[in-house]
Order: sequence, then C-alpha cells, then structure tokens
Amino acid sequence: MILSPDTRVAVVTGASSGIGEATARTLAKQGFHVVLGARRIDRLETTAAEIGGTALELDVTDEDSVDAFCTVLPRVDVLVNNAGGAMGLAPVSEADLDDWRWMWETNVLGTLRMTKALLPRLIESGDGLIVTVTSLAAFSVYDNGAGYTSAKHAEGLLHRTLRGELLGKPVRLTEIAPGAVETEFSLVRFKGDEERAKRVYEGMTPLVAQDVAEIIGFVASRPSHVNLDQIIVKPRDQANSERFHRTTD
Ligand code: NJP
Repeated sequence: MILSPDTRVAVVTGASSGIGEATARTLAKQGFHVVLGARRIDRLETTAAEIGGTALELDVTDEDSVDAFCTVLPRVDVLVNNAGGAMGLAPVSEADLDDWRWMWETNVLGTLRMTKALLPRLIESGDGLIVTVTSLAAFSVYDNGAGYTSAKHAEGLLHRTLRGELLGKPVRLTEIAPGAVETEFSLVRFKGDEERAKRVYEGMTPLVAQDVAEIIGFVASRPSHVNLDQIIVKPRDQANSERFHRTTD
C-alpha cells in the first residue's frame, strides 16, 4: 500500500456490511484513505473500489489474521473497532457456550487484538482516534441477552480503561453505543432466519447504518483537542433495550 506521506489512514473493522461499510464510505468522503477489514473479502473489494480504499481480509478472532492485516498498514490515524455482533438469544440456564464464545471472541478479544496491535501507530500519528462501536447492551441487561450484554459491557470497559491509560498521549477515544439499527445484525443473531430478523424492526422506524456512520464522521472531524467520550444513539421509537413504540402493538 503506497500512499503519499500526508494521507491520513482510517481502519474500519467489520466493513463488509452495515455500520462498518457505511462508516468506510463516510470517512473516505472526508478524505481518509480507508482500509476495510472483514472476512467477506469480495464485499470489501466492491466497496473499496467505489471509494478508492483498500480491502484486506481480516478475522479479528484470529491472531495470525490480525498480524497479517496490521503489518501491511503504512500508518494509522483512525481505528474504528466495529466488527462484532450477537449470536443467539437464550436464557442463561440454556446458554449455548459456542454462541458465548463467538460473542466474546469477536466483540471483546477482537477489539483487544486490533487495539493492542495498532496502538503504537495511532500514537505515532500524533493525532490518533479510536472509535469503538459497543451498544446499549454495554450499559444495561435484558432477559435472554446475557451473552451479548456481558460481551458488550466488557468491550466498553476495555475501551473506557484506555481513556485513562492513554492520558497525555495524542489519541482520542470515542464509544458509540447504538440502539436498534437495521443491518445484518439480527440476521446473524438468528443464524440466517430472515423472518425472525425482520420482526425485530416491525412497526417501528429503526436507525440505518448511515445514521451511525455520520456520527462517526462527525467525531473524526472534530479538532484534535475535542474528545467525544460516549455517544448513545437510539431510534425515537426506542426507550431502552426492551421497550419500543410499535404501530403493530
Ligand atoms: O451488523 P452487521 P452491524 N472478523 O452484521 C463483521 C454493533 N451494534 O453493522 O467478517 C472480522 O451488518 C462482519 O463481517 P464478515 C454490533 O455489535 C449493532 O449492525 O464479513 N469481522 C460485518 O462486516 C457490531 O459491533 C446494533 O462477516 C467480523 C460486521 O462485523 C457493530 O454494531 C445494535 C467478524 C457486522 O455487520 C456493527 O454491526 C447495537 C470477524 N471475526 C450494536 N465477525 C444493531 N445493528 O442493531 C463479524 O447496539 N465481523
């Protein structure tokens, strides 16, 4: 990857769909060279070609994949830790250990791996920014959601801890905690069950990926002394993780 020395580089994980893809497009419009990472490389390549970015295969649960991805980056100014999601919806008494492992590996350890690998270069940039996309689930609990809420709480705590540890270093930290956003999130959670995924957004107006991407774009375009610490964003139709206004109710 050969770039002019003054080109700022933004890395977006989970850029093959939803919030990550929309964020890649928004940051490219703001002048960043965007490096898009995810497992579905074909999708990344399509978007990268459209926005003049770079597509690189990345599995945040795999140490070797993270190493290979990070090694080729010439510099890093912005890291968007977005790869993640939920798998399943079950009470603790019926918890599927593999689903929990997936959520912890992807949301928590994935964010840890990427952040740890890229921190030196973010500091070196002289004006680094780490955006971590957590969730309302990082602030509350709901029935049948402990696998996801515990993973998002842990991801949030990892991110928030850095705010103190990096004090005095030129790196800003922003946590974005969205409510319901209509992406592939529910399709993944319900393991490809399209009908069930659709019902999550029925009778309400959810956020769309672009809504969140624009907020990340705003964060990334503030002057370097301004740190937006946490942003919680929900649809108007959502009060909390469990209460929605639905026309179908
Ligand atoms: O979901 P989706 P969102 N290594 O499924 C990638 C949080 N959030 O955009 O690898 C690398 O469209 C996957 O790519 P691929 C949520 O927890 C959402 O809504 O090709 N990448 C895809 O690009 C998550 O942290 C809602 O399958 C991996 C992306 O992650 C973030 O928002 C609410 C990966 C997921 O895109 C973006 O999710 C909320 C891996 N091992 C928080 N595994 C919501 N949508 O309602 C997955 O509170 N990815």
